[in-house]
Amino acid sequence: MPSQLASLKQWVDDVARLTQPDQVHWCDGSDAENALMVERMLANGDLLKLNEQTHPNCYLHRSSPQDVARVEHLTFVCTTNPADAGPNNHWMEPAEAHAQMDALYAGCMRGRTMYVVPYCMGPIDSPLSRCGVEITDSPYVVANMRIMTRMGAAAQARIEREGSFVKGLHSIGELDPNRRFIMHFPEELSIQSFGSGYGGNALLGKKCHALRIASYQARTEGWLAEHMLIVGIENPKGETHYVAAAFPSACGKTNLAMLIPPEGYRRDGWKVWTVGDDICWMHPGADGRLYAINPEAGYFGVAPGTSEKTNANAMAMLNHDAIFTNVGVTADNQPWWEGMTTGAPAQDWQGRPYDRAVSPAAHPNARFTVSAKQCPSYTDKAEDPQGVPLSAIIFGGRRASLVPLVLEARDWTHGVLVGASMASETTAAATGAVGVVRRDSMAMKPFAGYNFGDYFAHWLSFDKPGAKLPKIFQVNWFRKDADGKFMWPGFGDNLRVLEWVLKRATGQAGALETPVGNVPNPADLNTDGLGLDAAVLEQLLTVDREGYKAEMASIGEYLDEFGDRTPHALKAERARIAAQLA
Ligand code: SAT
Ligand code: MN
Repeated sequence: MPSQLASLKQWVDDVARLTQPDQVHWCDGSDAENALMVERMLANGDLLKLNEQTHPNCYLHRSSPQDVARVEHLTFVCTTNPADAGPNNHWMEPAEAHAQMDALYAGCMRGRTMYVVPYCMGPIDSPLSRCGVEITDSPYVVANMRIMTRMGAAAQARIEREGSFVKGLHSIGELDPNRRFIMHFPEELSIQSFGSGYGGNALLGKKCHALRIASYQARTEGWLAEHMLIVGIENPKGETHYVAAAFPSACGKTNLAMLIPPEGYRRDGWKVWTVGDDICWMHPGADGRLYAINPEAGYFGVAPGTSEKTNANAMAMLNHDAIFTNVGVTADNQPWWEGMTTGAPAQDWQGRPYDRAVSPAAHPNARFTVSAKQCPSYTDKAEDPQGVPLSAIIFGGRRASLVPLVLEARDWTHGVLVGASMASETTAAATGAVGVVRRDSMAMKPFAGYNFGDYFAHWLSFDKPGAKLPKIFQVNWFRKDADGKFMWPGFGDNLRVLEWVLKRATGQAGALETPVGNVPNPADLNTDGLGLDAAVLEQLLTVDREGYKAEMASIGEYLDEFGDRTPHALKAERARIAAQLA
């Protein structure tokens, strides 16, 4: 028996001894197995069948109402030295965390089946991919992992062939919010999650592995694991440039990744190709460029707000073979959420008769799970073992004021500062207050598996002789006017901004230099057919020097939070900009 298989079997045995399941099922990822999972969930009420005529093979899952989002306050990074987790994470001493988790896991799978889920994050034959095994007692997790990762026999074969794999142990427990923890042990490459069945807490390949553990691994191995979509933009000459873009959860990554060009652009021959909508692993290639893979195989996207108008590609991929979580349903049992332009809800996400005075039809963080291959803008570049070369990296957040529509960083160091100082309004993707502006460096605040100070230093380290790094930009689609209305139309029209970004990256567009970065002159941006007021465009592209003076002071305080782990070069960059503004 190969030693990797032996160590996997040993671990599975140890877990079974602790959790005491009635049965152990090794998942092979087959259609027959999936049919069995679905049958079990239909029988126990975990899944409800949706309208087979309009939505073949689609199911609704209603989660426990207390279990609808990530729980950042219950998420821990357990390193030997607390400073390695950093002030950006909750920390617990590893031995104490293990003791707490062991107590929760003891006997927790009695009467249940324990599923062993081998998975590969990234194309199965890519050297950039990494494998893991999730043990879970939730068939809903199995069904979602099958869509979201390369799950089953092929992944297990790779694990048996090669070195280490990430060990993830998950039990829904009693879904009790008071007995819920999401623990990460980066030094052991392991994850332990208890008490939640919700996406980011339970589908351990996603945030737990592909971001928290992977970011830690990436630092030691010289790559980056980021909370970014990956999109290919094909211009009328037939050239495709790839862009990676970081936004916090529920800030439109899925929509941007699946963007449909405005009419004039479509006529001219522009096309958009979706490689990924949430996570991006970037490795320096032999030619000095950064190459990106999407470690995921599916989309776990926010349903509310998704419509023919905002994301027609998503709508087209959601009418077959999809799982919906916490959406409402119409009288004829079709999924329904706020923002849909047709149909009407009959029941809300908790299965009650819909009453808008009581609850929205869909929970604001209701989700769909669907295979990436169902997206009309899917490209088989998503399967390329080499990944795609990046021409630009974009950082974006939800900022009602101050941050212009787009700005270009002067160089890599400035770009890292722009990413590090990102801030955004909180959303329903995590439990807690919504709409509060907080710093969210590289949109990784909830996901970096180590100290942000070290993380910034790691980012800076890519700038070395021979590197041909992508240019870094910042965008803000979310500026509001005095009446609280969005100033920029967003969605498909964001391609106008991406066109400028790519033209800058290839030296073909003008810009105005300012201390905080280069912004387009109004004429540098294609606004044909947009009907945007010139004064509004002007405002969107103006750098508010007074506002930025205060912002730079606040960024200085933020960087100081990481003490001497914050790289000096980053502080110096901030000081340089502050001096120019003064
Ligand atoms: O639930 S997830 O963490 O996967 C979604 C998100 O918050 O980005
Ligand atoms: Mn995300």
